[in-house]
Amino acid sequence: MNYSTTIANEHFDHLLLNAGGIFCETVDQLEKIQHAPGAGAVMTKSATAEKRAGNPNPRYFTYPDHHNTINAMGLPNLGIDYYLDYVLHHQLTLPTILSVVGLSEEEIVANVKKIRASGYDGLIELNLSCPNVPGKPQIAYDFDTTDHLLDRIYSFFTGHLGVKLPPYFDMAHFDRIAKILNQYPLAYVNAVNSVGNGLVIDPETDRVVLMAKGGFGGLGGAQIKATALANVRALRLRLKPEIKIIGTGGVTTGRDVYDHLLCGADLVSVGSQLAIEGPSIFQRLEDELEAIFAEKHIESLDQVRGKLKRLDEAE
Ligand code: RRO
Repeated sequence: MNYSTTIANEHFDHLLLNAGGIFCETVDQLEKIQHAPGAGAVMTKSATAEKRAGNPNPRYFTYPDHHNTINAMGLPNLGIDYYLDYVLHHQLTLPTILSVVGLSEEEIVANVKKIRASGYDGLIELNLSCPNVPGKPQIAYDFDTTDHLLDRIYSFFTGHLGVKLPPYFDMAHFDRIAKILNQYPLAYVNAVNSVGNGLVIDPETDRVVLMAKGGFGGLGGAQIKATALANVRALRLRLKPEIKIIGTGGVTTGRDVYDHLLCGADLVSVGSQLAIEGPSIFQRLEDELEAIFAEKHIESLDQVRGKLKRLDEAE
């Protein structure tokens, strides 16, 4: 299959990449993704202005079923200068997306200004959906703040920007966020971040499994697939076609990648299951996807992307 896909000025030869935060905090990890067969791009850990240690351990928990996770990492990262140095000065073999975040609007804007001043011309992802900074809400659940922030950034920024969104659960919210995003020349949206603030209990001890935040944390893995697909589909139906979509959430098999494509994803990222299996997962997922295409006699991505059928359509 020809997986060739373009977002802004970046060209991708494969569909899969790491989900933000997973396997992308250090140069060593980023390099392993760069060289993983089947990987199409690399996302860096969302960077704050200064490096952060994040929340106390344990802050990441994989369920005994090995397909689901909960995390309260709290944005551990090595700071914007570290990731900027990586994308500017390392020999990159794959398109690399620089993810930025901030604990305040000022910090986010300052980070974007710093990137612009560096001359970096690649894709930037604004993480508007971290659920794990104590005392800080997920920005993109506040529609007016999101609109204001994008307006402010686009008043000076002319580069290639994507936004990482939290999952929405209400049709009116899909309408609202899409209307805001459609006002801006965004390169893409990435849907979805972890499902914020679930709670997992250890049946042996009757205790929560995470130290920070009283055990509350972002859910990932197979359990969030339906929510992720709904968000990709709802956004694809509402966003202007120039805004591409990275589908994220619930990918453990090639069929999950295929479903994201059906809903309209241009690229697909893998979080929890990448943390569980390591970078060899990209080739496994691509092989499983190839097998589905062969079985269904699909010869081009155009036959699948966004082609989800309603029940009143022919099979
Ligand atoms: O570091 C985190 O706690 C974290 C981030 Br920034 C994010 O965007 N999503 C998530 O589940 N955890």
